[in-house]
Order: sequence, then structure tokens, then C-alpha cells
Amino acid sequence: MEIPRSHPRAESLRIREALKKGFEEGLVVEQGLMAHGRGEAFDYLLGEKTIPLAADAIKIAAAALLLADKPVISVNGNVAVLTPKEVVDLAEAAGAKIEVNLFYRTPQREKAIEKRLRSAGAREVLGVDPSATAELPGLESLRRKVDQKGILVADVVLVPLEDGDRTETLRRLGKTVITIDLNPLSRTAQTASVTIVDNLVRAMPLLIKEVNRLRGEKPDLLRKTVEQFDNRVNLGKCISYIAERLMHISKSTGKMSDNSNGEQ
Ligand code: PTJ
Repeated sequence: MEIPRSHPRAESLRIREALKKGFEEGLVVEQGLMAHGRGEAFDYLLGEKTIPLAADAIKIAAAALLLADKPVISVNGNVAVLTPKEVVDLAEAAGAKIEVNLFYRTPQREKAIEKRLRSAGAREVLGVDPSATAELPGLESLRRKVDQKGILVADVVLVPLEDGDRTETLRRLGKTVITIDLNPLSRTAQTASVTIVDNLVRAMPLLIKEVNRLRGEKPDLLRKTVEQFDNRVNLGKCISYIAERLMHISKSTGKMSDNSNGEQ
């Protein structure tokens, strides 16, 4: 579909088209389209921009990735379609491995996603059968299948657009879990170690930039920055941000309607 550049919501429409195409090509599942709709709704509430609280979390995430011994970026269908190049660039900047890990797992989807990542420049893609033979204990979904060179032994895992069960399992196994999730109320957002409440398409380039900016910093300083961060406090502030923004909009909308009643 041709999207007019002048359309006020051109970027949002472009993303929808990319996901629709990804669905037709077998990378994205129907549930991924639904998840996107939920994300869009929360993005609307945030004002469709990276709020300062998300920028703070991005800084912490960058520091955690740089401090990690074995960082891994977990990729699902939506992530492979929306930010394949950014996944590859972030992996390179942070020295992380890339692993395909799907909730709705099929060999066809794994292959299509691997192919997309390789055309974006990935040299190694883990988690693609038959390499994903290890299992995360205590997890029932197909997300339990992981690569023994990747998520199984990782100390820090970036899991954008994740489901809550695996986040909880990864935390229970002692891993630092970073997520990017527009919904600050989701179980993933609430249980991760670092939650970036932002759109994946905005957060990934900023995360790459931050990793490159912090790369020269002393590990002690990075460690201190990470230790001082409280994810629950930051999430609480994100929820307040939305609430205050809505209060502000509701007041100004009320005023507009007063005016339209003949006050002006
Ligand atoms: O590709 P698969 O098989 O691994 O499946 C992927 C989906 C996304 C379908 C699966 O992980 C899933 O069902 O996820 P959930 O539980 O729907 O959670 C997705 C979360 O991501 C929700 O909280 C959405 O608000 C959020 N979200 C959606 N789009 C974006 C987003 N967050 C950041 N950026 C987005 N573009």
C-alpha cells in the first residue's frame, strides 16, 4: 500500500504495513498483530515519543549489556520484522549473541526469521533447530527451548515484546532481563530487571547509541549506575507520567468543549 508522506500518521501506517507484510511472509503470527495493536494503544497514551524515564532505562540497559559476560538478544517475529538491522548492530556494539526464540514456534518461522536476520548482516543466529535443544526448567511454553550456547548460559538477556512467563523464569534462573515493552502494566514489564517503556522502533537505535557512548566508561562506574536503578520505581513513574498526561489532556479537552459552547 502506498502511504502518502504527508499523512499525519505516516510512520505508524508504515509500521503496520511492515507487520502485515511480515505476517504474509510467515515471520509474524496473528497474535503478533494483536500484540502490536496493544502496543499502539499504549504508545498513544505515552504521546508516541521516548519519554525521559525510558531514556533513563535505556542508559541502564546499555550499561548492563556492556557489563555482561554473555549477553544475548532474543528475537521473535515482530522484532525480526521491525528492527532486524538494529538487532544486528546492537549485537555487534555490545558483543552479544542473537537467538531466535518464539512463543509460536515452527521450523518454517524459525528459518524465515533466521533468513531475515542474516540478510540484515547477522553472521551467527542461535536458537534455530536443531541448535535449540536445551530447555529452561519450569517453563511450559515453547519458549522454553533455548540454545545451549545462548540464552541457557547468558547472564544478561534482552527480550523485547516478551511474554511474562519466560521473563519470570529467566529471572528465577538468576539472569538480568532487559525488556522493551510499551505496556508498563504487563507482567513482563513488572518482572524484568530493566524495563524500557518505549516503542521498539524508537528504543533500539537509542540503545545502540548509548552502548557506543558508554563503551569507554570504567566498569565500576557502570556497575554503580546499574545498582542505583530501581525498575519498580521507574515503572511507577511511567504509570504516573501516563496518568498526569491524561489528566492534562482531559482538562484541555474540557476547556475546548467549554469554548465551543459559545464562550469565545
Ligand atoms: O513471534 P512469537 O511467536 O514469539 O510471538 C510474539 C508475540 C509478540 C505474539 C508474543 O510474544 C506475545 O504474545 O506477546 P504479548 O504477551 O502479546 O506481549 C507483547 C507486549 O509487547 C505487549 O505488552 C505490547 O504492549 C508490547 N508491544 C507491542 N508492540 C510493541 C510493544 N512494545 C514495544 N514496541 C512495540 N512496537
